[in-house]
Amino acid sequence: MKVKKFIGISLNDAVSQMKLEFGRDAVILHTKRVKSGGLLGLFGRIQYEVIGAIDPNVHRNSANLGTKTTNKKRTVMDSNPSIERVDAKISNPEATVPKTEHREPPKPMSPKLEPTKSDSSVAPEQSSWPSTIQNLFLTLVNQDINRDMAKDLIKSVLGSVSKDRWDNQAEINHQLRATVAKQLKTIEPWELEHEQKVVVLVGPTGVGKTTTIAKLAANYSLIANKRVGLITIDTYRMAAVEQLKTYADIIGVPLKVAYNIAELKDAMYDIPDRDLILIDTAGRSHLNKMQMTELKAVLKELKAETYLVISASTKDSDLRNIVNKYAEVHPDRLIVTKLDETNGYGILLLAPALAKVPIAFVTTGQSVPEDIEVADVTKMTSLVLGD
Ligand SMILES: Nc1nc2c(ncn2[C@@H]2O[C@H](COP(=O)(O)OP(=O)(O)OP(=O)(O)O)[C@@H](O)[C@H]2O)c(=O)[nH]1
Ligand SMILES: [Mg+2]
Repeated sequence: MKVKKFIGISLNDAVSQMKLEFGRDAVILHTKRVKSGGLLGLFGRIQYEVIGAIDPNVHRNSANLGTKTTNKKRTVMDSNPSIERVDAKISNPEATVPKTEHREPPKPMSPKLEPTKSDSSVAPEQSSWPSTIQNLFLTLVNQDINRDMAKDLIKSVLGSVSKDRWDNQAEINHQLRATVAKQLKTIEPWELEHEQKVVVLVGPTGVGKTTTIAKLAANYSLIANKRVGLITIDTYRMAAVEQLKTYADIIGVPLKVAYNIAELKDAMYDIPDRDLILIDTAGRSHLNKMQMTELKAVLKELKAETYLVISASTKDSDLRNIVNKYAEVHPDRLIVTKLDETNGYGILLLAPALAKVPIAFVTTGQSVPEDIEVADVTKMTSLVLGD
């Protein structure tokens, strides 16, 4: 592995130098804002230092890189204009061959007016609707919005448009967009300015908790220059600790392992002075009922926020079960993962409605750190409506 320090007048400048010399497979190990010249650190020139590394034996799939560069997405950091964005890539330590190799980028969805499967009818009560509204209902259902929710949306739209204008497609569409946007709950991006934030990710097995933690850690540590610490209580599988340890080492953040929930507090004290502490947990199959209760008590004591992670391809009935099961740890926010693996985004509407908490982040692929975005109402409305 070759490691070298690059200095530039901006973070982008330093990263560009790194990419020029090491190529696009280079990873950022560390970034720092430094003052050069001046007296006692005063009046110096601000410069940016990037420590980059390249493993000459690793050649990543170039098709994948090509897809990424042409597919501009809003990242966690885009929401904060004061932070310069860098296109850092950290390979997935789980994968020797990138799993995204044959992955298609998220497709823009086109409304399908033709009904499919069991969705091919409207209920008798809706037969009084003009055909434009009935078609709209079927379009929503075909976008994977469940029938009850689609019905409620339409009713709400019809309630705010006078009956003589129900055939005005433009007005109905406008009102529908406004209604969906209102129902999509999101939050302001994390500021991490004044007080420490402690966030624990819980959720079913394999939804992407650990990968999401790595993405958040890399973005907030390497790009936003926040002091980030990681803790895992997923000690049931050695591989799980190793997975996070690999990410922590590459990103350059400390990782503490708590072998039981009671040790969580000690782990916190072991990494003082952090702006952000991210806690990884095991999937539901390992986190049994007793541990959930214990976890809830400790999290309350630590003033941690609980983020429930769910995959975008979860079926409605499974989603209900998941939300019910995790209700006992009182999730504060949701993270919806694997948006790239589905074509219907009704879950963006249904999940916050069921869990009664907003979506904070969505993830859009396996690549760390870039495949994560701050949940954005406008963008999610477009996904839900299939624009
Ligand atoms: N396509 C896609 N895959 C993802 C995304 N996020 C995570 N993954 C993949 O999902 C798989 C499981 O991810 P993990 O982060 O290990 O999931 P986890 O929730 O920590 O799993 P457990 O610890 O076993 O409960 C890995 O192959 C990830 O690369 C995403 O946004 N899109
Ligand atoms: Mg995990």
